[in-house]
Amino acid sequence: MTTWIVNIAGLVLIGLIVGWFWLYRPKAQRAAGAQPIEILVADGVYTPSRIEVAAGKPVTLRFLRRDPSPCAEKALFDGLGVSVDLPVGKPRDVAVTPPQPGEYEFTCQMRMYRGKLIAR
Ligand SMILES: [Cu+2]
Repeated sequence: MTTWIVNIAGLVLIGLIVGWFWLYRPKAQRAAGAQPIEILVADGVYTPSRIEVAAGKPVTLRFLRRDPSPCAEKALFDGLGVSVDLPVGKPRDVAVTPPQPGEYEFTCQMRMYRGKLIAR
């Protein structure tokens, strides 16, 4: 019985690894007006993980964290000096303004969750 569970867990883990490294092809989502962009935090990925925004304009990202693991508890924005705690199961709005065109990565504190703001 235990062996069986370990085997199943192993297969699930392999599936996750394959999905994470080979199959995952993120699509960019474009920000529309003042509407917050909802980002789901679950299963090791931000969805969407690529977000197109306008440079120099504030944009609100609404994080919805489903993943209770401590890995997902923070969102850090490289180059924007923003770091927020994400509560489980409660939306958390984060306003950021990418100063100039370019790519701004946002990650969890261990850099396992990864997303990108693409400012144009
Ligand atoms: Cu993490």
